[in-house]
Amino acid sequence: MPKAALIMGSKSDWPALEGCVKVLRAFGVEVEVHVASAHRTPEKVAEFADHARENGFEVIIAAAGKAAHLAGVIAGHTTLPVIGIPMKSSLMDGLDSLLSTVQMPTGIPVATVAVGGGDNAAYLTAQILSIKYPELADRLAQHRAQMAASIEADDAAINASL
Ligand code: RP5
Repeated sequence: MPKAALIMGSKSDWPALEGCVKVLRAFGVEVEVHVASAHRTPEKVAEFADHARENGFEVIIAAAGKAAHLAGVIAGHTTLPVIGIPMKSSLMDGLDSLLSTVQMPTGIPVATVAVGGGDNAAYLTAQILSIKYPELADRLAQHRAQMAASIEADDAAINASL
């Protein structure tokens, strides 16, 4: 079974991340969820990331806000793909989180989704894992077809109302 981790910097991030876990589970991706902070529990973060590959994880999603170094620190401790979710904050709606997550040095990338983009982090995880798991590729294709059908229905409904 495909396996991912979702690490968040604080329990306060959780309400905005529940959708990420729902999408992962809907696609059949096993996900382990942890609170671990790059600043408050740096040893826990390093320990998790150092052993993530041998523990069967294939993608790590890291969500943090403000001085959002969590995804970057994890990326420095593993060669697994790391997806960063910058969390919305009080400063310019999360621009601080976005820049802290995305501006990584060459050689240590973090695939950064939009501010608060937990659902897209899950879809991107499924897409990465679909390279290895064909059933995920099938589910992603079905999901794309459903989205397209929904847009066509919206198009028809708006035109019918004119
Ligand atoms: C970050 O600081 C967390 O990821 C969270 O988004 C932000 C605020 O954390 P709390 O002060 O609410 O615990 O590390």
